[in-house]
Amino acid sequence: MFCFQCQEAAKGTGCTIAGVCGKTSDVANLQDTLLYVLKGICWYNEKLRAVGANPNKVDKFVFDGLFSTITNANFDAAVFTKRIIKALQLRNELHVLSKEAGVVLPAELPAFASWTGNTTEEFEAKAEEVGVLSTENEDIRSLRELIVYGVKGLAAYAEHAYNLGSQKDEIFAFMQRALVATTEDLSVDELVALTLETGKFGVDVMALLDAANTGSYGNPEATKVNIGVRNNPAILISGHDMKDMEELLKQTEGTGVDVYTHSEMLPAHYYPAFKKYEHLVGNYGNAWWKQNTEFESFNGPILFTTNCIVPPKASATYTDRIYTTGASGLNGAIHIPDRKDGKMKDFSAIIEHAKKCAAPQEIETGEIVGGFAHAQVFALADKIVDAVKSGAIKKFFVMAGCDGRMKSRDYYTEFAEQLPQDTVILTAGCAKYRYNKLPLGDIGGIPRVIDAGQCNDSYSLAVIALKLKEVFELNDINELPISYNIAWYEQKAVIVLLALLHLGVKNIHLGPTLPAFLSPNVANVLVENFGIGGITEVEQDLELFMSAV
Ligand code: FSO
Ligand code: SF4
Repeated sequence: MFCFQCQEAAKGTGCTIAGVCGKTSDVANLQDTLLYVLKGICWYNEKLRAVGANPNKVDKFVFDGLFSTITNANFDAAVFTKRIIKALQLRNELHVLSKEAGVVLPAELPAFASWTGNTTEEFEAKAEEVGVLSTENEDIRSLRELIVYGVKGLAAYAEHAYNLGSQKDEIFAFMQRALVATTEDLSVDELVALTLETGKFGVDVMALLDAANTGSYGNPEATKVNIGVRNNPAILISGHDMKDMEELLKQTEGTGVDVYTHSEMLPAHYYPAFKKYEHLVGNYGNAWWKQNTEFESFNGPILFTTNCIVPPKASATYTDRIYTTGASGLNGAIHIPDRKDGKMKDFSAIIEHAKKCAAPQEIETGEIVGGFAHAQVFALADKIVDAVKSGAIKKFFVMAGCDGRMKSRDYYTEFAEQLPQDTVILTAGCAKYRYNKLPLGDIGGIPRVIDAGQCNDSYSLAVIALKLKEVFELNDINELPISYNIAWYEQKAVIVLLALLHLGVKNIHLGPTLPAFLSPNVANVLVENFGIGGITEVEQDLELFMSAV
């Protein structure tokens, strides 16, 4: 195996024996082979799309497959074997369809459009040839992977929007075109251009998901979320999928089973449509990586709707309480199948399981505040603008992104603690857990941590920045008193970063370490064109940020 797609890549270069995330080498290899076959599917589908003969089911198959290969999404080797078999069947189907549609195919098909295998062993072995390291030039490899990871992030957000009935053919077409392009003989300049175009589609997909979420559940509102517990058996729901959230709340209503959110599902509490559920009790625990202890004390079953799984240790007592759905998977866990024929997913098994469990053990008490997506911030715009004009707010810090288990991430807690009192943090994603329970106070009623929501709600932060630019009549988004100190972990953070670059945001600091997949030359392109930088020590960085415009 070779994988370097996330911030935890071993030794800052790549995981080769097993993933720091817990991914085994067989799963890593199967994921590489799945990606290879998906590229073949996209190759045919692009040609079919050009003549209007592309079957719709391909789009879902591709984004689902990509999503399942995101860090911490799916650890189940059997799922990948099955998916590769299905992918090969689908690719063959597209071959036949292409001929029927009069598509002219080359006499010699590219390998990814013709290679085939039958057994798990063959699928695993193929990865040796087609994995990340098959691209020898390190700059080309770096750009290709940057694009692939951005597209994986796109796939995740496209899937959530799709589940809410929203989709855009242009986004699917781009994802597929971009994957195929990573197999072509493109120059560094062409790949850089494609990387930036990926960012454009990042903005589009986050806007699509924002419209789908707010259209379905209303605009997030400033909300106090309970972090204590009550005395009923309960289900803990994690991940990002709001459709799953909705259906779980509907099906648990009146059953005596409570629902709590974990990690990135916290923002569900901010949506008006979910507030009516009295049994949606609160947010339990912290960011994804603390699940090893928090799931023990939760006592009830846990539902993963997307990535952010930490494979339980052999000594864990909660393994048999784990349920997965959608793109997520874990060997030994119970997988709740997709919706069929317009019906809801069937959560009855997890609800019955919960009834037999003890109520959660309290690990914290109190409340956290969030719900400051674009509409809520616009409602407060006058107050915010006055505070900036009067000098009560000197600067905003976008500290969005991810949390993770590395000790070096203590930096973000210390950074938040040491920020001057006249600064405000704008956050989204699970990075917030590093400082959302600190007593940072408020500025004239404006909380010093403004939480817009999930990582995809970074879109809201961009919309807010664009609005401020308009209010202050500036020519450039970079003239605003906003600094960007972003923590990244997995591929959704990659698409968020590319989206910000597309919007013209400069001087983003990325930590706790720069991606292992950036070659020195590609990192240089990002430094020279966008002023991307890493982080150093809190004091030093604070000085740098505060002295910038
Ligand atoms: Fe994971 Fe966090 Fe939301 Fe990231 S919980 S790490 S970019 O914020 O994605 O999924
Ligand atoms: Fe390593 Fe990250 Fe890949 Fe897991 S996802 S194998 S931790 S680089």
